[in-house]
Amino acid sequence: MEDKINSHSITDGFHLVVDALKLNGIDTIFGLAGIPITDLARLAQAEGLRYIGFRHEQSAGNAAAIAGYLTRKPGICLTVSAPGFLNGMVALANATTNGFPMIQISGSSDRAIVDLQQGDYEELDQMNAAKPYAKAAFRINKPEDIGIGVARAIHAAVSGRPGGVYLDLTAEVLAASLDTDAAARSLVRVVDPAPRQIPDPESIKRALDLLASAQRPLIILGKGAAYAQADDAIRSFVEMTGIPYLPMSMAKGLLPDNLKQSAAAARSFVLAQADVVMLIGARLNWLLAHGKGPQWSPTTRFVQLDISPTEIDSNRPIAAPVVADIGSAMSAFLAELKPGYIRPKTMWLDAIAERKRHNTERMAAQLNASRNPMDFYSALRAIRDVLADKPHIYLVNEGANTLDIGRNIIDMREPRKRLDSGTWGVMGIGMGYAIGAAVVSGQPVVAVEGDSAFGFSGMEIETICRYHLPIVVLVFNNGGIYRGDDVNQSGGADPSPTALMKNARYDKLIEAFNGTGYHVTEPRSVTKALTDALASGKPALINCVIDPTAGTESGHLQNLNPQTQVGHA
Ligand code: ADP
Ligand code: TZD
Ligand code: MG
Repeated sequence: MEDKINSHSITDGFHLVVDALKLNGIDTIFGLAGIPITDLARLAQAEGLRYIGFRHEQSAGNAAAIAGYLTRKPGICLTVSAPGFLNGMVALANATTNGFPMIQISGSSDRAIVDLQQGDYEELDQMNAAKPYAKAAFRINKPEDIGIGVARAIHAAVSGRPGGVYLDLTAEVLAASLDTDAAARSLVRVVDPAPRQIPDPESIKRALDLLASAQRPLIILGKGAAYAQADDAIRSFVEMTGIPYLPMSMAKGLLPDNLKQSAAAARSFVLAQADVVMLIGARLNWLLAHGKGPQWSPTTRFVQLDISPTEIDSNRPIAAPVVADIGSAMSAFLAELKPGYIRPKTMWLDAIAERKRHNTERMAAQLNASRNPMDFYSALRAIRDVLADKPHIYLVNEGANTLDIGRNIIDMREPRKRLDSGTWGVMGIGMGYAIGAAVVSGQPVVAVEGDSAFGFSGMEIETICRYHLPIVVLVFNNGGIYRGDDVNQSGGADPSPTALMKNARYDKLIEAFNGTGYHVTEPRSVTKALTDALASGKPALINCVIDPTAGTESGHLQNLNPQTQVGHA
């Protein structure tokens, strides 16, 4: 009896971490088990959290990051010390760069040994290594600080511009025991972790006046707008003002791509011609040519709506900054806006419609050409048509040509359904994002992957099969990074630096894990394979054979690809 009472009055760090996460509404962990966090993963599962175990920490981290983007709660990635920690760091840095809320929790080795560099198992000063790549990095050195440490991590991840937070848990803290009552008292339920940031009314008026003065206004929606989940208010504002809009890649579907007001099919034209541009949750970074150069008019004036005050004037002067959260700012705009106050000139709207018609006709010619072997256009058209009446399906997209052409061809109808390489143009997010989206939404996911892109996270198809996730992967197999026809300029037998295996059968990989593989060489088979795979609701991989001579080096980023002007010897 005495013993029993004692064992009930003592808890430990493992339990406290799980309790702290649960208390704050965390229900899923994406991780990879090992010393010293194996028991943490096991306990979390026992206590009712969903644990998804990966084959590489980078994919676990990517899954956590996209879960954060989709749910506005920090996605949790759990990793072991030094190498596991570092494997996860690419995803943590990517989450910070993209503004996705995520917490990487990593076990760490003995502090005394690490700090004297005496050579511990998996020794690394993880917290300090994480700092430059994370929005914040914390270490918990006492078990009674677990509650407050988790609370700090949650606030840091989701407040303001969201980002990746590193939370270091020493093996000692995990294993430490403490009194149950003291433990319970140490827990913290976070109140209002992402507080609204109300705009200054002056800034709203200034922005509306500037938009009203415009002849050729344009709205650019970024993934910050998608993240904000202020979909109705954004749509009302766009419709009330009649201003044409351009979605950045992951903002596609925030308003349906097929709306008449979308200027996506006239992108270059509107960027160059607009006199006032309103950025809503979009940075003027490389994805918008920094607002400079031949793509833009040097006299364009800007409204910028962003939660981060230091984003203002980052590349071009912002005439009307609105620093606020997008939900609050859009409500303020709608409250202040008088009907008819903002009205884009008919000439502007007509010119855009004309340009859209012209570009759409040009694109149709490419889409309708039947090529053998398939090119990117014909394969993507088949995918587009299958997905047309399934707007609830998530689309993950990475690669170069596969990404750049895919973005233009596959329309999105619902918010936050397109998940892609994002701000870094990173390869390797594919399977992690697909798994994260499938797990938190319960919806099917289609991942359209370049063959190089797929390779970065391809082993996770085992994870997909192990958890029976409704994910269909299409590998655009052109036998190379960018193209499959590059040659070794030395004339030697090795393949060129951009070459991948010719005639590889990626479909056979998934068969090793009892998933369904398809091998297709023409658009009609793409249609059939994708339709059947989606109807089955089971994991599938479709190996799409693409003409190795189709596509271009660097996809649409040829201007960023320096090339030698001097031939080889
Ligand atoms: P894209 O790549 O789609 O252009 P970016 O990631 O460059 O989008 O920009 C997103 C911007 O949105 C960031 O500057 C970020 O600070 C901002 N942001 C994120 N969430 C919110 C929010 N809730 N309210 C206001 N701004 C936000
Ligand atoms: N490594 C990482 C992590 N990110 C990157 N973006 C790259 C390397 C460089 N890179 C690109 O920018 S696209 C790409 C690489 C390797 C792959 C393109 O080949 P693909 O797509 O097969 O995925 P396409 O359809 O053949 O163009
Ligand atoms: Mg390729």
